[in-house]
This record gives sequence, C-alpha cells and structure tokens, in this order.
Amino acid sequence: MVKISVFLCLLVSSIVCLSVEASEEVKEMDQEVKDTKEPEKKPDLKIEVVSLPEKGCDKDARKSQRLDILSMKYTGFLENGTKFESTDDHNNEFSFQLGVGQVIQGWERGMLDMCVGEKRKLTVPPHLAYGDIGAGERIPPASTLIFECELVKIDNGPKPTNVFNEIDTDKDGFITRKEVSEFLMKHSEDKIEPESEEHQNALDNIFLHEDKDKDGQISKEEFSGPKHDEL
Ligand SMILES: *[C@@H]1O[C@H](CO)[C@@H](O)[C@H](O)[C@H]1NC(C)=O
Ligand SMILES: [Ca+2]
Ligand SMILES: [Ca+2]
Repeated sequence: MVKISVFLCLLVSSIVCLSVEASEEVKEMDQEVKDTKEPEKKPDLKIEVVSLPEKGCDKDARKSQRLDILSMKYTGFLENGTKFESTDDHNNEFSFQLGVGQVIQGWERGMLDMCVGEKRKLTVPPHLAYGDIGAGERIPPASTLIFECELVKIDNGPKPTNVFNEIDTDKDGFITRKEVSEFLMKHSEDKIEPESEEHQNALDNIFLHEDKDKDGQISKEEFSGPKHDEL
C-alpha cells in the first residue's frame, strides 16, 4: 500500500511526495552554449558521473537495477540555476522503486547501474521530465531539469502491483474520474472529502497529465504508472 500512495503523490504533482516551500535560491551554474538551430530530434538525457566511491564500486559491485528500492539525496535545478527541490531542505533521503513508473523517465533511465556512493548529474530534457505541462508552481512548462544526485542505499524491491487494474474496478480497461477518486480515497492516509477543492484539483491534475487524448478517461495505454503484471 505504501508504494501505491507514493506513486499517487508522484502523479499528483512533483517528483517527490514532500511538501517543500517554493525556493528562490539561485546557484551559480555554467551557462551552456547552445546552437541556435536545433535539429528536430529531441535532446537526449545527459548522464554525467561526478564521482565514484573509493571502495565498493568494482565490476562485481551491486549496481542499481530495475525493481530496486533506491534511497537518494538530490537537488534539482531549472536550467537557469533556480533550485526547485532538494533533499537537503528536509534532511531526508528520497526513496523510490526503480522501473515501475514512480519517477520521471529521466530518473528511470539515469539511475540505472549506479553504485552506492556514486554521484551523478542528470540533465533531463522536458519530454523525459514534465513535458509541455510542467508540474506545480515550481516547474514551468517545457523545463529541462538538472539533478545533482547521490545514491545512498540500494534495497531489494517487491514485485510491483498492477496499479491500473486496481484503479479500474469495473475492469473495462479505462479509468474514469470516479474510479480515480475512489482509489485515492481508499489509499490516502488522510481523510479525503470527495467534494473538496483539494481533491477535485488533484483529480484535475491527474487527468491533465494522464488523459492524453482528453476523452475523459485514462486508457491503459495512456496510463503512466505500473500496469503490467510481473512474472
Ligand atoms: C528561473 O526561471 C524560473 C521559472 O521560469 C523563474 O521563476 C526564476 O525567477 C528564474 N531565475 C532566474 C535567476 O532567472
Ligand atoms: Ca473502468
Ligand atoms: Ca483518454
């Protein structure tokens, strides 16, 4: 159940399910020189290994892989250097399961094959982050995101639940607003008032991101969360 509620937090707004004050801190960053004419091709994820731990990262070392639970320290910046989130702000590592749709694609791909203690810098283009929509107040539409991160711990993860099937209670292959609403109410730790503005906004946000063809339902294809039964 914990995993599911984490996943929903991710759906609702940002990468992490943590309430953080908007931060206007600015950090000096090198301005990247950009070509004026970009080819049509979408930019790739850029993964830079900043440092490896002195010990324990040889070729036999445990490296992060799909379904592992990773604990990370990270700070996220917009391209102009504005910090939008950091685990340093709340002295808490962020844990998630790799490969089940809990985090943005840039993380799914950028956190593979890492040693404990390894530091990376990820430059995530919008289509592998929050796309043309952005997220919340801190991440504007079409933002490239830069993450400085360190892998602190790797744990074995459980087989993921097929969240799509859980939400789709009538099993017609589509998720309606009512089904999402009931699912959220069932799994939330706090009591949710179905008619509250907060709850309605959360639903709006989910459909904004997930209902790509705007027909009012989320198809299995559209759904970004875990939707396959694992072997
Ligand atoms: C960077 O971009 C964000 C979002 O557009 C904006 O709020 C912030 O003021 C900008 N910071 C600088 C230093 O330009
Ligand atoms: Ca349904
Ligand atoms: Ca749809």
